Amino acid sequence: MHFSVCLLLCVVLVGVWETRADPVCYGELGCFQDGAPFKGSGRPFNTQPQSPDYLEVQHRLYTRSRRDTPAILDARHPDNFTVAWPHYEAERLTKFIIHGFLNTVTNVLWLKEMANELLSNGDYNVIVVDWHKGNQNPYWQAVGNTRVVGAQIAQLVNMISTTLGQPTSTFHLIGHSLGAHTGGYAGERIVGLGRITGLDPAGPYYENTDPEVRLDPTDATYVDVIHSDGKELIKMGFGLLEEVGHADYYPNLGHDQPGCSDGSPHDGNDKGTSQDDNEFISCNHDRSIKFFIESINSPCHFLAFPCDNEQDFAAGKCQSCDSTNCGQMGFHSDSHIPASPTLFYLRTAPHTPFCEAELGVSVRLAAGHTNEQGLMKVKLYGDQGTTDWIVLNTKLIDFQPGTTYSYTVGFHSDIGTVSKVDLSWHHSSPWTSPLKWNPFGLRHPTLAIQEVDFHVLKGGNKQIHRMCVSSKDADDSLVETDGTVTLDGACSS
Ligand SMILES: [Ca+2]
Repeated sequence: MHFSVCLLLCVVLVGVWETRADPVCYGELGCFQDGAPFKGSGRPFNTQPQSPDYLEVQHRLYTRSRRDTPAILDARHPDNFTVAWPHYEAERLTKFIIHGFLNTVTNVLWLKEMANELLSNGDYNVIVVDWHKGNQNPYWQAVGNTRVVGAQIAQLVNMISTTLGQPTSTFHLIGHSLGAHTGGYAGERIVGLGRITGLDPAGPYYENTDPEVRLDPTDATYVDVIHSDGKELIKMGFGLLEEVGHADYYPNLGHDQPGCSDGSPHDGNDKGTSQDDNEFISCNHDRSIKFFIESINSPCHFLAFPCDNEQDFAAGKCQSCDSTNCGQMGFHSDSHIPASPTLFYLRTAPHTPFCEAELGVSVRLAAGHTNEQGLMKVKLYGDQGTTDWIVLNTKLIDFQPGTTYSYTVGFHSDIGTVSKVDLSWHHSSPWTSPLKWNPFGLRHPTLAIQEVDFHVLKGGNKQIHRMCVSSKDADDSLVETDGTVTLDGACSS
């Protein structure tokens, strides 16, 4: 049955029906109860997990020496790992990949593709968690089973860490949909787990739940999340829109992905995901996987901008970042861990390669003028197109003469070779700086632009340009508030 149809039948067409049973206990994994916080209005059929003997979870180890044929470990016997996995090395970083609802190691390609990309990136131990007996219909039973699968992953990580001395900080769990929450259940049982990456964590049964029920920042030292299908199930959304990590990435606002909207089975390029007829139904949901896979070895950065909410991003208020606050969606997001939990937004292309061009802009102000506060923006003209106005600083800056201000921004279309830059700025002065006010527009606040340096980075290729005002008249480099100066000439030095 269709993933979506099944979920709708399971969740929407039935009323709230609470069940309550005695806890189930599975040896060293402990006991699992279905009472609070696991029961709730969003969970009409809350079910305890099935037994490890029923689930028959397998851990499939891939390494560079065994890329095609994994070595299989029965999750019920984690202490057998030294025998089953003689080529496991504790000196390597270890990556777990955990699939979600209905996926199996044979009916989707992305598990193998992600393992391969990871092994191309580094000499890792890559473990694909195969829980295909526990992730079938009904959905709520698969939800329940994630708790045991997570506990088994934790049991293995702790076993390896204890036996070989491998620090738990070197383990990274990557989970899609239900697999993201499975990673959370593992993480809460592993002291000092390095990282969990949630790829569009499942929404149904997890919306507005307690952190114990879902993935949350306490489950690992670093939790990064890509939201690609975050909307209600009734709108065919399978992901969770609410933030659940230290860094939550919302590509294309996080709910509808470009290239997925017209219902074509091959929307957004079907490379690497399910080959069955569910694909276009879960195009948005699976897009998080494609972003992550592309990010592993791409020279493109999936640059993302911190923003308080999607309305601000959609309104163009969060178009730039600097060395202190940029985000990088995907595998390399741990090189940009924010100091506090942060929402990041970005745009992507509708087809692979999804990562779009980024633009570094440095504006140098001429010396000898007065400082002014405000916001600056640029517009670029290329031989293949023109950008919209791009706001450089989203927070007010006190622009100092003789100083260079550098930003990174993203933009969609390839505009070709840039030949002209328009620069504008808007004066704004807080009430605490009355001397910098501009009463009735009488003061004419002005900046003097010396030059604009910028580089376009697309697909690893970097074009660097310097643009200056073509006129030799210094007055032509002056730009009054809300005015525009055009830079279309070479710089003299
Ligand atoms: Ca949790």
